[in-house]
Amino acid sequence: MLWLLLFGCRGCFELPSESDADVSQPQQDPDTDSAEDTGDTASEDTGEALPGRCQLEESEDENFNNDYTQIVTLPLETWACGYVDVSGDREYYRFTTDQTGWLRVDTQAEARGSSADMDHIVSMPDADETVKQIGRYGSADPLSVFYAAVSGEYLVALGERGSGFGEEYGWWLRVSEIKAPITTDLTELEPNDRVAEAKPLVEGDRYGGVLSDPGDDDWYQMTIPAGSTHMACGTKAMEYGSAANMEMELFWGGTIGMRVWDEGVDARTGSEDAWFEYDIAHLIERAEGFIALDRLNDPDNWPEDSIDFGTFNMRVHDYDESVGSMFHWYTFECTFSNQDK
Ligand SMILES: [Ca+2]
Ligand SMILES: [Ca+2]
Ligand SMILES: [Ca+2]
Ligand SMILES: [Ca+2]
Repeated sequence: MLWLLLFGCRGCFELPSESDADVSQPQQDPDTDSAEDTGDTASEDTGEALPGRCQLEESEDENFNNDYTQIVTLPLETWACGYVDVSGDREYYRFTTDQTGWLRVDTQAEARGSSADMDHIVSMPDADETVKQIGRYGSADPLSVFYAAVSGEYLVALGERGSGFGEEYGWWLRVSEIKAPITTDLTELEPNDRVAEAKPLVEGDRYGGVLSDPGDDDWYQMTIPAGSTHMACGTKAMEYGSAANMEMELFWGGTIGMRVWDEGVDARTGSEDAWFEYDIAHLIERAEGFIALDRLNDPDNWPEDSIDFGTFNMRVHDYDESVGSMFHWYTFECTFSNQDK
């Protein structure tokens, strides 16, 4: 009978007020911070009357549609909403794109004052691609932004990560077509899976790449501009709704492939995208130290005399080397300067 009571309470559940949602959302929604993405403008979220914020209310029966047989079609640009009605309640939606392009699958709960800790699984059966998201940059609300390289039908499954349910456990879901969330100067070219296949990258250019298959490695090579004393390299992924948790590894010397640094001096791991900056002389000193140390153990291992410290390679990959899909995209760039740090 519990579900009947909950169902009967639909009328007495009040959606969070506009002001609640509007105060919290812009800070937690990365694409409102980006002038390059107008797919989810503030006016869309603030200018509507309450019903406009939930245009497709969930309709459960006693099965709580806990499988794909009761999947619901969700038109693009439409907010669906509902409740975690029972412990383990899951909700299934499908949406269709008739063209390739960037999509944003936005699940909200925390940002709107709900107690629900949602996850969502987005999949594209025809392309055999799937991803599970349990949050986003700065929030527990799942977000998936990705370039849909395949048009057709996509699926979304929602669930609650705890055991909570009831009128405090509302959720909202919308799929939107958006512009590229971050601009790039170059697009990755595979194959680039080995140091010998590293693709040259020019200082200041932003490369856009995808960790397209489980364990995908993407290699880049850069020449340090003359006179540079300082370098900074960074990736963007999670901040813009990618599923990738990026890691960078620095290798010196053309195609020799000598790793001297894993994540950099100031890598932002976990909830932030990997990034580092370093004094070049110090970095070379460190590399030379590694050579000396390593040669003590295995004198034949590193061809010390041929190391070229004017060029380095970067291996860019996911921290979890078993993942990769169209949902694991990133940008990567390095800049150099001659300013003292
Ligand atoms: Ca359900
Ligand atoms: Ca439900
Ligand atoms: Ca790749
Ligand atoms: Ca690759």
